[in-house]
Amino acid sequence: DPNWNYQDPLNLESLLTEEEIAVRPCILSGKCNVPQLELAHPEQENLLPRVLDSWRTEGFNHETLPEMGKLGLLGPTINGYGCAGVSNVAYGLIMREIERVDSGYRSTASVQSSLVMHPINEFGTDAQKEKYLPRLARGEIVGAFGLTEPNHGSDPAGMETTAEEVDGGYIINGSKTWISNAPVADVFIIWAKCKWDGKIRGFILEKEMKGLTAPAIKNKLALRVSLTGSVFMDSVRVGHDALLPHGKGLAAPFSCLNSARYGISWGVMGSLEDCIDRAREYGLERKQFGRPIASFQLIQKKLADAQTEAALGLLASLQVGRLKDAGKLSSNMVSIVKRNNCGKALLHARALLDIFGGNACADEYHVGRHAANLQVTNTYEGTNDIHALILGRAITGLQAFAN
Ligand code: TGC
Ligand code: FAD
Repeated sequence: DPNWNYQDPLNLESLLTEEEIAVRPCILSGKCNVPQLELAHPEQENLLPRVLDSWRTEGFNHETLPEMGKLGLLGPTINGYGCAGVSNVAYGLIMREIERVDSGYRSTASVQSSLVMHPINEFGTDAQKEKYLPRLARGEIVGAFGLTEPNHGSDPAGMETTAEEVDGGYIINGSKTWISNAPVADVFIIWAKCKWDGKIRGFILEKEMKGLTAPAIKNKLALRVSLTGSVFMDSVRVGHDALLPHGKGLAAPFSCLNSARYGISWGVMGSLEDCIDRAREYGLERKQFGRPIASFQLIQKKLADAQTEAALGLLASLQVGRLKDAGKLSSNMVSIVKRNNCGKALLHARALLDIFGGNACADEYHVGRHAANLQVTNTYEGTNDIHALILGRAITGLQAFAN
């Protein structure tokens, strides 16, 4: 059937522009037609051989971000400051390709792009943009985003971290936990409640500031190629130039989350697509009862279910990306694709893992690693249930988060 490609079953590619199509080969093969994206290495070939070593040792590879920077993959939707200035759909395609390899690499990239470069670009001064964006775009410095606290994950409105205005600047006190990139971060976007008006604002902190520590959270069961840490701030003194002045209230960090959640909706589909490819290949090679196990109906059903959800999820993310590019995005749309795609990727990665039998246990087969990672993607950036409640509120007008 000339119209059928099991790797693109609903012909997503027919809906992409030439520039967007070029993003995919640029990452896979190093050949690119997009002038803004300056290429150095094929991403997949680069990341895949190193993933198992990093996974086993929880080791952060310091070359990864600079390599992504060379490829133009960091802050790619920003115009200027050395960024590629491509569409939100292209950004989604980039996340999909990176997460084909591992959700942890995508996490590192999406924190840098959506959670650190985006707020500086949206809410920062010209001086802050000039100071940080070009170096973040090149991956020379690493960023982290601190919203979650030990006592406040799903309810960031209750945060206890404070900023107090003093002569010459502010004093920040509090702690953040489960912060991606934190142990290796040079800059931290820290969200704090301002004592003078009770509003949440963002501050740019730097790693060498007195009173700031960011120890790693070790022995994670997932996302082991992305470092995660706590951030403790004991009377950290910053100048007035640390405040992101153009964002106030929870809407500011949520605008970063809208962008990151949208990228994750594409990314997890890449992870599921990798699981499908690997399970198909294994099923065709592995024989039991004298036949390839891929010939058994129960195996085929698992592949068909997973492929259907990947194809539908990608089309939904594409539509949300198009609306984002057209300025017609509602954050409720992002909740639909973030929740659906993360939940479906997790469900089907776990089902496909069965195809590997005992080998499901071996990390060389990669699908167990994806399934473990997808548990986290279904949790961070708003859990699956929290997004259900966001949508429930949008549908009924009644909020069910609290009394
Ligand atoms: P609520 O009353 O709903 O809203 C407060 C203010 O925020 C505005 N707002 C939004 N603005 C833009 N985009 C959105 N998505 C927005 N959602 C809300 C809202 O209009 C309001 O503005 P204003 O001006 O009236 O004050 O606030 P709430 O406290 O009732 O919120 C409830 C809830 C549950 C929806 C929210 O808190 C939530 O989304 N919780 C989940 C927390 C979360 O997602 N944390 C993520 C931490 S970062 C992370 O996980 C990074 S992992 C990265 C990686 O490694 O890839
Ligand atoms: P809780 O909020 O305690 O939720 C526990 C359970 O209760 C969940 O099932 C939740 O759905 C449910 N629940 C909570 N409230 C309700 C309700 N009202 N109704 C029904 N059910 C409810 N955060 C950052 O700020 N920056 C980062 O870079 C970052 N990176 C992360 C990396 C990793 C590896 C992980 C694991 C987490 C990361 N996070 C980060 C934190 C993440 O965003 C939070 O874990 C997430 O928002 C959930 O918060 P919590 O863990 O406190 O769970």
